[in-house]
Amino acid sequence: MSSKILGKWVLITGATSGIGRACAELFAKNGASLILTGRRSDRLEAAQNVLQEKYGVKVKTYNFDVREFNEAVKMANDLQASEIIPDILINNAGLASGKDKIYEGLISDWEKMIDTNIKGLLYITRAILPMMVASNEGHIINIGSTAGHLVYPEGNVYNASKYAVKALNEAINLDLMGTNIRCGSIDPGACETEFSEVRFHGNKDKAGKVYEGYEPLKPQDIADAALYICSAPAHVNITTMIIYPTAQRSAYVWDKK
Ligand code: NDP
Ligand code: 8X3
Repeated sequence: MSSKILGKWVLITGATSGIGRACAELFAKNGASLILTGRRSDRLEAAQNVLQEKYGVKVKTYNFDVREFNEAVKMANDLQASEIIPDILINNAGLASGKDKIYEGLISDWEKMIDTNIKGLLYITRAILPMMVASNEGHIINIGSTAGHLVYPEGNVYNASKYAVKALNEAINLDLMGTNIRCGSIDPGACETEFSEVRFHGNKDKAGKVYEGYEPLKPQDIADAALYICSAPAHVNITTMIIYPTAQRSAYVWDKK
């Protein structure tokens, strides 16, 4: 149990699955109240019921698409009306859609990734950060990727979107100079979630192969890192944490059996 987290409000985007859902579980276990977002309302409702019951914490849910700025503003206004200022924002919602050569890629895939991974993160940050700045307190964690540090074949637009997250993580930090608000990214390598199923448009066989022959990260590993970053003393600002599975040393170097 981390005493630094007890009683805090933690806003997690994309909390219906994978890394976001694991963060929700771990922060609730450590006594945080949660604000969870996602497009799948049934999963949001299930998470709300389970986590409230299991950990006795408050859980608010907002069912919307992060590509809609108005929805982010509506959530921020509703939180303000309820006198809730998020102490921690985990900008997690995101996806890869498709894995094709750039001259064959689908424009609809590109738009999804750019609008979600870059613009969605910006919209949520623009809606929520002013509240933190006004109270001169808060912590933002951006979920980037090792894909934002090294481009790999057919990663093209997903890589570009995560390079943008890296740039925005640095930019947010610079613009928060002089405040007490901290900002850091967690940049994972291969982590077994619904990520690959989404990337391969629902093809479970293709998705399963991504995680064969080695032990990938689990979403709980990333939640552990988020908890560690948020539990650091107020004068410690961890700005980037790159986390690979032990069997993966880069996008190109794998120990697969
Ligand atoms: P999942 O597919 O399991 O989870 C993605 C989450 O994002 C879901 O909760 C989904 O919710 C939400 N989401 C996606 N698009 C939108 C949208 N338009 N509006 C609102 N919510 C959205 O994948 P992960 O947990 O793996 O992915 C989480 C983050 O981690 C992503 O940013 C991803 O790029 C990053 N990442 C993942 C890695 C991996 O190997 N898995 C490695 C490095 C980074 P819903 O569908 O209900 O809206
Ligand atoms: C997810 C990791 O290697 O599939 O961001 O791009 S990778």
